[in-house]
Amino acid sequence: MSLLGPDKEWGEYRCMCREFGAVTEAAALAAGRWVGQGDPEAAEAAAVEAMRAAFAQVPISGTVVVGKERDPQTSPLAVGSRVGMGGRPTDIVLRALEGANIVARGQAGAISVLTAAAPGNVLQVPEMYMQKIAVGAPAVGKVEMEADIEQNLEAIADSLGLKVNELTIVVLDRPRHDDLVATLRRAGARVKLIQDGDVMASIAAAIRDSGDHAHIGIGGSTEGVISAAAMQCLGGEIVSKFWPLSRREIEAARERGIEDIEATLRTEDLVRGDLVLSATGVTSGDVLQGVEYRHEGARTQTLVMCTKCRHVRFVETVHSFSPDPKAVAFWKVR
Ligand code: VTB
Repeated sequence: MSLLGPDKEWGEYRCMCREFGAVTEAAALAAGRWVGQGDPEAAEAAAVEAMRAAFAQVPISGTVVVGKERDPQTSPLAVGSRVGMGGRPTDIVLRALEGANIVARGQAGAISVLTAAAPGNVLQVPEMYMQKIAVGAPAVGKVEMEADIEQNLEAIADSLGLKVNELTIVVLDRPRHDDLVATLRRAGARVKLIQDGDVMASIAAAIRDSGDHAHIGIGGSTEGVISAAAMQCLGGEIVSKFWPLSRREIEAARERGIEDIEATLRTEDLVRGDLVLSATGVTSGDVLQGVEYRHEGARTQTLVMCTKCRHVRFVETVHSFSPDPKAVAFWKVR
């Protein structure tokens, strides 16, 4: 039985996936100003404010359904916040800045990201940890949450025609992953430790030529839902399970209709139906270029994926800060 309840499709509509691209671009441009400034909170606040303002140009009646659980009165874009200029009802999951610490330290792979779906098509997970395994299309249906790591590695390697010691597995660099990393290394897999940003790690795993083959580990539930949306767009799969730290978190899940906290949740359990995912690079990573400043402007790279339009679009945008159109004449092609 699906945890998502009855399927309320958007039905016939003009797709607005391109508008969502401008929303993550605005947030990335704002966060880009804080790269290397050592202030993750300021970077995140700037991204949130810019994203909120950019949403006001999008013809949706959006509701943030998963994310930071704060009072929406004092915390813009927290769960329950309304976004958009009014229009089609839409559920939104976002990370205005995924990787605030990366930005603060001037490191690689921070993004601004959101996903949009028809109301009811996103599982309303509480803010907590989740165990996740994300893989690309060839390995769909072949990894299991309850299987040994070694078995999952064999399955992923087999699906790609590789040996286990030719796999690259991306893992968040956290003490809670010490045993996982030791097991991966013992099995011979190449382990890539990242500071933050498991959404992009999952996206990279699902992109055939990225060089990354899976993301494994415990990260945020919001990132899990957004990764599931990405997997729907890219044909990959996320297998996940809640990792509660307290009875309160288990209760919070129950309040949202999630009775079995031990259940394995696969992509379709987390998101379903047509959806859009937009991610803009803030700092350059393996998949997306970060914000680059040029004379009187900046350049961004955005990944817009849409299951309805069936595209994966890499959008390069030149943002001119000058009213003079000639300003961009000084720009070189990348
Ligand atoms: C991960 C990571 C995110 O949160 O989901 C992580 O991908 C999980 O929380 O970028 P901890 O930092 O507590 O491990 C983020 O770092 C975002 O905050």
